[in-house]
Amino acid sequence: MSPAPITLDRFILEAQQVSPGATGELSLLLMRLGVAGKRIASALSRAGLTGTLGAAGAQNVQGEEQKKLDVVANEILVETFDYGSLVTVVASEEMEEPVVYAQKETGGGYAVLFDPLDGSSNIDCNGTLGTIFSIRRRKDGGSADLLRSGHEQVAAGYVLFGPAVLLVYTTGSGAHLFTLDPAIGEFLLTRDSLSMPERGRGYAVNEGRAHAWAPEVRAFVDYLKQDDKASGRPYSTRYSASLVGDVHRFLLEGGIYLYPPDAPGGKSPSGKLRVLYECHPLAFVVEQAGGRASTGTQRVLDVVPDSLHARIPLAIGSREEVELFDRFSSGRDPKPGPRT
Ligand code: FBP
Repeated sequence: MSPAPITLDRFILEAQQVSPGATGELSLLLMRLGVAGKRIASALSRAGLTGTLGAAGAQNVQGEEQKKLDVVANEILVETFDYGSLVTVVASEEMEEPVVYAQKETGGGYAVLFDPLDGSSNIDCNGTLGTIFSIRRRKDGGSADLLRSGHEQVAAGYVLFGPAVLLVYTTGSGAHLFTLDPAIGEFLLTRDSLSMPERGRGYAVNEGRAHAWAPEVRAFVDYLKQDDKASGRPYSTRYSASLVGDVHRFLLEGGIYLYPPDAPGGKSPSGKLRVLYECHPLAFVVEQAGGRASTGTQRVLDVVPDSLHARIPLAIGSREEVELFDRFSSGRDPKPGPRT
């Protein structure tokens, strides 16, 4: 008899049993995220049949065209926490202001932030998509609860919608991978305590924006593309227009995802990606797997944003590549020491 599959709920409960002082609230939250992931997966897989592809006819706070599925995924997540007094406030890429639930007075020890559908440009062409989430302990219950460093996350992760639906999360004791078994509708553990390779062979960046980059960034990307077998170059480009999809690849294979800032005077001096519901949660997961996440000058988890939708440059992936990017970014000689 093969061993019983380890469901997400079982894995969470067993982790709770060995966590001193655990109340079970965080466990419930993580289980709900599993359910929300399944509901979003179902909506995505039937979107072409239910008329939910295409634009919603409005712009979000980022000034981006909102897709119908952005709205559907956002609603599913807002509903997911709107009962049981676990969560006080939620914030989303798709909402200008946080939603403070009516249950504020009765407790609700947590705040949850999410990017309901990452990789929006992939929505209508059946490309890879993801949902990114970050969980923090509540403080005063207001938006100030949210503007804190990435170290204050108690849990984070993502659901990846690709050929398979995957869920990866961390609570600070390693990063764990679950695969949705459509036959039973359960996320089953497929890899626990993921360990990211120290270095990789792939890089992901929108080179169509190279004209806007600072010379150091261009030099770094050019360096990866140089033909030098001894140092494992050239790297292969692996950009899917889905941050979650690319980061997940590098979590397994090694490599680096980059969304750099534009050079001073450029349209996006802080890059594109949002601190609280894209960069912080993925940095937590990647660091738990032995990788790194940097702005080029600062560890992403150290960043304290000054607004809910603040953006930062992001270099995330294997330790060697991210440290190399930091060296290029600070103009230091990128080639100290041997590279195997
Ligand atoms: P969304 O959350 O709005 O999708 O933005 C994030 C993202 O789509 C990433 O998933 C992706 O890597 C990047 O933006 C693509 O940006 P660009 O189109 O500039 O390459």
